[in-house]
Amino acid sequence: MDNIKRLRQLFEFDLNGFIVLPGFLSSGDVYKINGILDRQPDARVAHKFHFVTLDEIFLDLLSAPEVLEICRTWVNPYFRFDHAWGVQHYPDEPNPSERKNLHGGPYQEQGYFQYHWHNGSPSCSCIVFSYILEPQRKGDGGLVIVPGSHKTNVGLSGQQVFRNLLDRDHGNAAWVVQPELEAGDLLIFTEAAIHGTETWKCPDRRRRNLYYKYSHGFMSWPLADDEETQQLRCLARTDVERNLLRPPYVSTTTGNRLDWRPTTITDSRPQLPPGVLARLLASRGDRLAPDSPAVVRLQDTEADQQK
Ligand SMILES: O=C(O)CCC(=O)C(=O)O
Repeated sequence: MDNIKRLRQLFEFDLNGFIVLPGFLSSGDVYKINGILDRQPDARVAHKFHFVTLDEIFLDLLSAPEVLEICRTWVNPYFRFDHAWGVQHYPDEPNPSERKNLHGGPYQEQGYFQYHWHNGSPSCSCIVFSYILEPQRKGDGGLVIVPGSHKTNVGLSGQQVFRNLLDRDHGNAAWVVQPELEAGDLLIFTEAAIHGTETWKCPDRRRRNLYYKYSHGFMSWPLADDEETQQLRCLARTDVERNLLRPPYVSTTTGNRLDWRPTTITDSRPQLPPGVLARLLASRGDRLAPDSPAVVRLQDTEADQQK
């Protein structure tokens, strides 16, 4: 991918805590996935459903190269696939406002939701990739997010914001945003950003999207090695997929030998940290000033190495 495009994605993600990659899935893929889900007995069950072991196409999404590249840079090179689920809502479902909520925020859920920077890259303890299978247009409801809240310093959880500041009504603040999404878009967000669900209000379209969640290699949201993960491991086709499906760990010590967790992507292409990226861009001319902090940091490092 073009360096400017990568830097732009990173800038926007760091700014807001989420980005949208429009048209990530082809209309053919959206049609195929919806067909698979529609043939399931729980196709009309409201809210959460399991899907990831149903068809090979879900394994393709799990190890989509662009997704893995983002995880390598925005989580770290030892990232793992943590869990997946889908969400759907229907216009005629009973008690449609039942799921209305906000949650998440920095350091919520025993510290599992973190966002900070290390060595010139974001370090997201848990990052979410949401494949949109039905449009979520203005006023529809669905997923809502508070842009920038992954960096809030006040210390309120999403639940506290919802209850105490908003009186359980997302509409009470302009800073709760309902992204407008089309089928095929990929929405990426850090769990450290406050987010949640708004009642599905569209009278003639259902809501449906898939969530894939990736985390640091040593962390796990579900009970590690649950039945679904074990099934997925049997389906894994490549070393990278097997690496993605490793249980959470840092390393094991056997006798005098320390076996470190190898990086998840097994090819040895060197990673390009944003500092280097900024320097490359600067060398192309007027995109970044040569004395921008990222460039200066890189030059300092080189100077230190020469001492
Ligand atoms: O899509 C939704 O309604 C909520 C998603 C969510 O809360 C999550 O992924 O943690």
